[in-house]
Amino acid sequence: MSKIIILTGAGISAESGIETFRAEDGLWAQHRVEDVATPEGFARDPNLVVDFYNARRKQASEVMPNAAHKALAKLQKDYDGQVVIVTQNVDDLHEQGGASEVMHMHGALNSALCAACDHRWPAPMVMAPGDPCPKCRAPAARPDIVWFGEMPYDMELIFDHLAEADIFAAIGTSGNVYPAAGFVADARRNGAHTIEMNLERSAVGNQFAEHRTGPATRIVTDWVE
Ligand code: BJW
Repeated sequence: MSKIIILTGAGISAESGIETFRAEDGLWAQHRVEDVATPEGFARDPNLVVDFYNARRKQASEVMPNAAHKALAKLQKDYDGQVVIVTQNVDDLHEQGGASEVMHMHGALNSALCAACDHRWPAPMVMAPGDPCPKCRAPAARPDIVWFGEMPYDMELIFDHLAEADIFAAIGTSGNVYPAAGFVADARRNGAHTIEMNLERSAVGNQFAEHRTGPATRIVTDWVE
């Protein structure tokens, strides 16, 4: 049976109503990356960063999973144990759509992280920087988000999965951010068939063997059926 590794990005949640990052009117057109998505930005102005993620958490709580999230969840059920979903997204729309196991390599909006002891706990809808950690009591709460310059989560496990992949599919990601943008090269090196599903070719689009072009709700459901 084939092992399928699926990498998703902001484009899969776009039709649910969540803004992408690099669209003309996307998040990075409205906020400076250096201010809201780096540890240095957080050290400079923690309130600005926490407000940014509080607003994102509120937005994520108001939207629903779309047909693409649901189709991937069905694929995971139909091919029990053979489909690994790795997402760069910090929303939980894959889980709400029925996916059972999702690796959130860039963290999660619904989680808080203690900067002192690395303990994680469910984030309140409105966080404040320096909320006390429930485990070590340090006033060191931060969003559980992987910012630029920080190590994404689960990398060892993800590389192990990529080494075993028969099929690697990247859905709705621009291929601008590493290490995720390098997964296609890793999967190809290991002999996997590679598929890109996107509205347009990504920055690493030329490395994929197959392209399916269009909105995720259509092309992902077509692919899964
Ligand atoms: C649709 C659609 C629809 C729209 N249907 N499609 C120089 C060279 C190489 C690397 C580096 C370098 N300098 C620094 C680095 C490393 C750096 C990096 O990559 N920088 C680049 C900018 C160059 N990376 C890091 O720092 C990472 N850590 C790291 O590398 O650690 C060291 C390490 C070493 C060895 C192994 C492993 C690690 C950390 C990266 C953290 C990224 N964080 C962010 C923000 C936090 C999360 C959050 O706030 O939500 O994560 S940045 C932002 O970009 C977010 C996303 O997850 C990530 C990717 O964006 P994504 O998902 O691709 O969205 P968009 O908007 O870019 O694209 C949307 C796509 O959807 C488009 O293609 C549309 O066409 C498509 N689309 N609607 C289908 N309906």
